[in-house]
Amino acid sequence: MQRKYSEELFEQAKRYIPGGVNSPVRAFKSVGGNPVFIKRAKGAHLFDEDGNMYIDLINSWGPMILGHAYPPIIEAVYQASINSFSYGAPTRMEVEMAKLICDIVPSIEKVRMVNSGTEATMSAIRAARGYTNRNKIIKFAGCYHGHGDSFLVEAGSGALTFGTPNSAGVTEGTAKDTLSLPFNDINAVKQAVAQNKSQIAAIILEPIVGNMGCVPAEKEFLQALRQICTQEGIVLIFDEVMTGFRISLGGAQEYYGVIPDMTTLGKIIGGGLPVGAYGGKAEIMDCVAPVGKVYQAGTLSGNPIAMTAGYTTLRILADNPDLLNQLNKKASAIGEGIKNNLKKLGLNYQFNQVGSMFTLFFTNVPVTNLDTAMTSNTQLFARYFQYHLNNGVYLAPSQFEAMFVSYAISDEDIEKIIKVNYDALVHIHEVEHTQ
Ligand code: KE4
Repeated sequence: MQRKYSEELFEQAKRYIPGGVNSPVRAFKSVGGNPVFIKRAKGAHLFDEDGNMYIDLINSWGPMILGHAYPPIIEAVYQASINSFSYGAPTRMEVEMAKLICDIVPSIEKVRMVNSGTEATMSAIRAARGYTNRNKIIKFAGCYHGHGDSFLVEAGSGALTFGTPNSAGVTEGTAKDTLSLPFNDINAVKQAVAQNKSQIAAIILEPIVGNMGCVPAEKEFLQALRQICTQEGIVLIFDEVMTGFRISLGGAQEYYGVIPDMTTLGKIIGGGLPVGAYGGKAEIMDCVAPVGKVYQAGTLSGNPIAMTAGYTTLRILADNPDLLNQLNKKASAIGEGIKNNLKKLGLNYQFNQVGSMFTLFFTNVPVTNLDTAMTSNTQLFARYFQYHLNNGVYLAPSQFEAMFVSYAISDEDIEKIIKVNYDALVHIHEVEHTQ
């Protein structure tokens, strides 16, 4: 595959944009080589500036669940656009959207729209702190909740000491209020809560992690978290920016049958346009301005065009209950194909899948948290990624990300994905044996 125009654009981009990208993971740093610049997309297919076609297994990191340029969404957005893009005043569409979300997501009695997943999680934490009048939060190593200061924190020196920043520009002052614990480890949570009695405002987690690669929470872990939070007056927040409306219509909370006090949403909720949301119990949400004392605002929050794209997407998912089942069937066909390939080749890499999210970890260790995910061979993954890219399959450019399947994927696409996976596994090991 030649990528002359992508190469040229990347050189130009680096002149004007830090690293040539508007979000770091797009720069292909952990897989090597240069990013391809996408010109257009349709259904399950991306087309880069050089005309190369790829089957898309990222789908904009989740939002494009119905596939790219889905005609009913395009039409709805067009019709909304001719009435102007933004008013900065309340609109009917925002009410429809809020009602639909409250109807769909079990934990949400009231919801506030924002413009990204980061804004959603930042605001949810602030609301939880305002509601409980407590400062500290617990997160889990390997979970990513956007780039808000409180979340760019890694475990302190001891597993139970408060955090240290894992980004320049985050102060010790902020980090000291965040405790980062091992995922799926309820004993660590019990100890931390006991050591910080009545000081923890919230526990936040991805119920099915996408951001260390796909790592589902154990159901007992979630049930125990729910019990501890109820007992201790801690706000339990499910960050469903990835899992919302994908794992099931009501998200991972519906899939597991564990109901948080608050939920953060993004990605699918905007149908590809910039939208995030946070919501939960009315008594918590009524702490948010202009009702309560927790300030949060946004010029383009509830933007009519973004609401139209998101609402149309959610409406289609809600009105076609079998659609997610069909999507999961497509995704399981891919999963079965990959697992068969591993068996045929005598490889015992770890394949984690929940519905239409999955990750192939290049390690023989079952992956249940960040430590086990980190045993993966990232050099092998890089070669695996490049083989896919050169053979028309677009994977997430990091071992520590999840793939997202779209409803638009065809049987031919699935067949090709399974074949390229097989050939890639052969290729990277041949290379490894000859090196
Ligand atoms: P945004 O601010 O990127 O819209 O959302 C932040 C966020 C919050 N919570 C979860 C569970 C998320 O997965 C994300 C964003 N996910 C990444 C994928 N690893 C977005 C890709 C990127 O950073 O470019």
